[in-house]
Amino acid sequence: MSAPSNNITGRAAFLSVMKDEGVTRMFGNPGTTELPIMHALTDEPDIQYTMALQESIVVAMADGYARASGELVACNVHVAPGLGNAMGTFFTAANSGTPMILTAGQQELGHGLQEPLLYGPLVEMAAPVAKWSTEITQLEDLPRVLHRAAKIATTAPTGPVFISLPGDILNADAPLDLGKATRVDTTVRPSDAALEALADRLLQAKNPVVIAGTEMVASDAFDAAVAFVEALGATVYQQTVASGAHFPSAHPAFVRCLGRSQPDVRKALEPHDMLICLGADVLRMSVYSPIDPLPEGMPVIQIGLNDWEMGKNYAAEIALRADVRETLTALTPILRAKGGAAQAKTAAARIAALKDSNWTTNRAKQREAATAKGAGEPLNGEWLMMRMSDLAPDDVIVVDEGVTTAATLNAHFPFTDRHSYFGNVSGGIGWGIAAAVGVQMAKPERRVVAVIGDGSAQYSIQALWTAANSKTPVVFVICNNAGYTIIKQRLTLFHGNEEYIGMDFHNPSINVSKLAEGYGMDSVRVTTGEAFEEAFSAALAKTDGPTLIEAMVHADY
Ligand SMILES: Cc1ncc(C[n+]2csc(CCOP(=O)(O)OP(=O)(O)O)c2C)c(N)n1
Ligand SMILES: [Mg+2]
Repeated sequence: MSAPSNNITGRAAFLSVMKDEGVTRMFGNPGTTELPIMHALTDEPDIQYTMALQESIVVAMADGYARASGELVACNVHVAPGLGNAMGTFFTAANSGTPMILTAGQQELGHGLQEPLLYGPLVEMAAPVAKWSTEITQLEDLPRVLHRAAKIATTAPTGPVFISLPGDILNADAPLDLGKATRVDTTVRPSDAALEALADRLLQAKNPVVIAGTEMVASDAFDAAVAFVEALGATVYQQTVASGAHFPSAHPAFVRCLGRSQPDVRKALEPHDMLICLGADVLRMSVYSPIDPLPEGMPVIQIGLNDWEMGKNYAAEIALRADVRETLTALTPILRAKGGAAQAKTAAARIAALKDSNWTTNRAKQREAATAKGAGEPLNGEWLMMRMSDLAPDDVIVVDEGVTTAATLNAHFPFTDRHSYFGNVSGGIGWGIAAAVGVQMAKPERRVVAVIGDGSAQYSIQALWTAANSKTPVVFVICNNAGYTIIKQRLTLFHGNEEYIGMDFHNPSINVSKLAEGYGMDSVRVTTGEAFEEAFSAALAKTDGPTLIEAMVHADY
């Protein structure tokens, strides 16, 4: 760094470096140790501060914002207890590889020795989850640490970092060189030799299957993947954790999102003789099963930047650490040239053969069944998903933490583009309401519909206040089946037990629309199909703030 010529406080330098790193929004929840940042924000109009009422919500909101905008995001929480609150959603952000800088105020350097109130080992607390966890220990290091953190967070495989900010460092001033941002370009493609070898191998497959995953989003690879799939002639599934929109549902080669039932996944993959993973984790599962989801001997090909996933659980015959879109854009013409007219014909025939089993055909069948079953009273989940997909605008963005009620959501709502759907990545619930607010803030030109289970809603219900306060026009559909249906079903399935201790919300029941009213939001409770349709259409027509619809759903859905 060149010789410093200015005099600046740590807190102002912090915001200035963040701004240089492209941060336009900071989500936070302040205490005394964060006051230097709050003080400095007064003089930094280019960084908008969004207040959230609990630290797990701060991070989930920032996570939604970063995932939908593709921008580096900042969030600031309060020392040890606040950081502790944030860890569940920080874990989710780490699972999704969200580019995020999480900071917490820390007591003055040395003051911790006396163990003041709220003091704790922040760096150690965040370390197991963060891509990098550190503390700034002298003011002169502040720009270097922040720039390094931003570089680490934004370099693929991207992920959240944590920085502890001691108060004396933020409040001191010194002449500082503020440095500059570095962005590492990872839009790399494999060597010509690797592409040739891959094309040769792909052309040997008789019935290849593609699994599209997480990296399809950051790589912006929809078009490239469609062209590749059409040239190869492959069946397409979405990865087992439906965390985002990874392939256009209406494409004739797309079948569905794989689930996390090992026998079901194995059955789906069994007819195929090659598995090609595009930026996907390979068959991430949830509950243990003695059955392996990957059919024996199936060759695996992996393309993506996240080399941690390569050969992690299953050996990959070919693994290319490269950007998905760049790779496919280079690969497809080679595939076409090598395969010639015969391959083009084969590919078209393979895709045409999927016409009775692809997503579009299955959706039509499911619509028939859901229509025949009707809305129900209390409502049935599949009807709800179907009608929402009918009534929502084509460019709707769905945030999904609807658990049992939303089991068929992806069978009804198509993935139209890479930002059309955001799902829970880690399995940690309590992300959805807050994430939806962040997604809507990042995409003000589109409407966000958040489909949330009543149980899940209670982990982040306070995020409704931020939506109301900022007039962020999310339509929240809370699916109230009066309990933890999925957990009840699993108690019965795994343990044969139908005594659901604590899992029914009957005594007292929870009135979510009244909670929303308490947070200053328009809300309505509906029990019939007609009332839902009316409320949902009215919520979509309203653009000056959020609405919450509490849909009373049958206890089994
Ligand atoms: C942070 C966290 N705590 C607990 C769980 C366990 N869990 C998974 S689903 C669930 C209940 C979900 O209830 P709800 O959102 O109402 O869904 P549904 O009733 O439709 O199944 C719980 C408690 C979890 N996954 N994450
Ligand atoms: Mg429920």
